[in-house]
Amino acid sequence: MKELLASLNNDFLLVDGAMGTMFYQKGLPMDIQPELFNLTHPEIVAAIHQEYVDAGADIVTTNTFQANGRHFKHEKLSQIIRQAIQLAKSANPRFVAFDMGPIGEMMEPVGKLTFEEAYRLFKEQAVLAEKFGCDLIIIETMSDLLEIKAAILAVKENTELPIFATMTFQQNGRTFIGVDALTAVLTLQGLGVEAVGVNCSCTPKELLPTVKTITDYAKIPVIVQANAGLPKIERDKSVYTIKVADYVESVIEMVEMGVRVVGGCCGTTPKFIKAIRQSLAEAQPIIKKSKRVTAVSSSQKTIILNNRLTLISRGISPVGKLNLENAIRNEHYSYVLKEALREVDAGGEILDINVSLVDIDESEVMAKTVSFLQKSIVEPLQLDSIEASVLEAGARQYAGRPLFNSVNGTKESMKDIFPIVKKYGGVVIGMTFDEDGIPETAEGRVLIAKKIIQQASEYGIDKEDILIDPLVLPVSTQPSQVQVVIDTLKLLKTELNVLTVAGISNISYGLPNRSLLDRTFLTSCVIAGLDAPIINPLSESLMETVSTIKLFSNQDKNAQQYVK
Ligand code: HCS
Repeated sequence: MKELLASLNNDFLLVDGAMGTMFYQKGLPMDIQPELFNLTHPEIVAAIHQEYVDAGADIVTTNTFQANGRHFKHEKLSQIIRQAIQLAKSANPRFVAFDMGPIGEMMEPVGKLTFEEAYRLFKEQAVLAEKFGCDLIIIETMSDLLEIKAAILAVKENTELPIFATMTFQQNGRTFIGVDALTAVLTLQGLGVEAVGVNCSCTPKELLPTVKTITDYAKIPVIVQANAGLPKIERDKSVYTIKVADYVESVIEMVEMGVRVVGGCCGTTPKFIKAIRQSLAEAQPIIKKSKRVTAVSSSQKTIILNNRLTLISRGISPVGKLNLENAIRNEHYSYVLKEALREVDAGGEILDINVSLVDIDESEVMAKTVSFLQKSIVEPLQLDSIEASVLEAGARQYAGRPLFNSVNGTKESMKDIFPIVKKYGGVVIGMTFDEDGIPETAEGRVLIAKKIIQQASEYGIDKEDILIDPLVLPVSTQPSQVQVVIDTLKLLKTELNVLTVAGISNISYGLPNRSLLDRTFLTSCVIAGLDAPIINPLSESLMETVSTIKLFSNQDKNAQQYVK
C-alpha cells in the first residue's frame, strides 16, 4: 500500500486497457458472463494480463467487472474472484487492482436496486477481493452517485484497500443519469477515495472538458481511462477506429492538465498502453493546486457558495407547522415533498431538513426523508440535527455533498459531529457557542469560530468546508444583538476569511411587523459579510429584498431577475 500511495503522490501510474475488447479480439464467446473466463479460459485471461504488463502497465485490473452476488452465488463468486486475482498476479505487475463495476441493475427510483442491497453486494465483493490479495480496488463505469457511494462505503467500511473511483461521462459532461463532473469530483473526493476520475464512453479528446473540470477541483490524484471511441460495425465485426497516436496526443493534453493515473478502457489494447508508456517517459508529472471552494451538491447540481448570496431555505422543519409535523410523524412523504417543492420553487437554493420530533425514530425518518426528497428535488440538502447519528443516517443515503447543520464549539459536539462530516465529505455549519454559552461580544464569538476551525483541521476538515454562524438572538430580548452580529460577521471576514451563515428571522421574534425587521437585518448582514442567509423563501417581501441585494451586488446581471 505504501508503495502504491508513494507512486500515486509523486509519479505517473499506468493502468492497463480493455479486458472485454481483448476477449472479443481473441474470439471468446460473447454470450456468457466474461467473469467466467477466469475459470474456463484462465490461460487467455493470464495472457492478456501479461500483454498489458509487457506493454508497461503498472496496474493490471482483474477480470471481475460484474463479479458480484447479483450474477453469481457466493461459492462461485469466491472461486471467480480468487482465480481472477491469481491470474492477474501471475503476470507479475507492480499492483493488482480488483475491478468493481456497476451491479448491473439500476438503483431506485429508475430501477429496483436499493442502497442497502447495493452496499451488501459490493461488500461481498470487496471482502473477497481483500482476502485473495489484491492491492487496490478500481470502482469504474459508474453513472449513479448513490451506487458509487454504496461501493465506496462498502470498501472503506469492510477493508483497508485503497480506492480509485471513476464515473462514465457522455460528451455533454454528464453521466447518463445526469451527474455532472463537478458534482462527481467533489462528492467522491469527499468520501475519501485515493484517486478520482473518468473511464469509458468517450474518446480522450471528447473527454477533455470533463477532465479539465475534474483536474481543476480535485485535491487528490486524477485517473482517466478513456475509450478508443465508440465501436463501429464493419463487415459484421465491431471495431474501434481511433488511431493510437491520436489517443496518446489527447492523453498528453490530460497529463498537462494534471492527470497522473492513466490507462485505457473499451477499444484500447496493449498497443495503446505501450504508446502511453513511451510518451510518459518524456512527460513530467504535474502536481496541480486545485480550486478551493465551499461547495454543496445534490446528485445533479453543485452550488459553489463563494462570492455569491446563497439562500438556504428553512425548508422542512415541523416547528410551528402542524400539518408538516403530522406528515413527518406519519411518514407521509408526498406531503413533505409538496412542502419542499414550494420552498425551492419560491427560490430556496439549499433545503434544510429537520425532522426532530419526540416519539419518532429521528434517524430512520431522516434517512427516509432524504431518500424520498432527493428523487424529486434537484437542490442540495442541508441535514439539520444536533444528533450525530441523525446526521449520519441522512448523509449515508444522500447522493451528493451535504451541508450539515450543525456543530458548535463544545468539546462534545465537535467530537461527535466532525467524524461524520469527514467520513461523508460534507460542509458543516459551526455555531459560535460553547460550554460557556453564547459570548456577548463579537470577539468572543470569533474566538469560538477559530476554535471550531482549528479543531476541524485535526479531523482533516478544511476551512473551506466550514460555514460560521455568528448566532442571531431576538433583538427584543438582546437589544445590542444587531450590532454584535454585524461586528461578528465583519471580523469573521477580516480575521478568518471564512464563509458565513445566519438565521435571519431569529432577530424579529416577539416583535410586530417581523418582515420589516427581517428585511432590514438581512440587508445589513449581507453588507457586513453574510454569505448564506437562512430564510423563508415563501416570504415575498423578503424575497424582494433578496432580489434588490442581488441587483446591487451585480449578481443579477442586467437586472434580469429584478425586472421579472
Ligand atoms: N474494465 C472493463 C469494463 C469497461 S466499461 C473492460 O472490459 O475493460
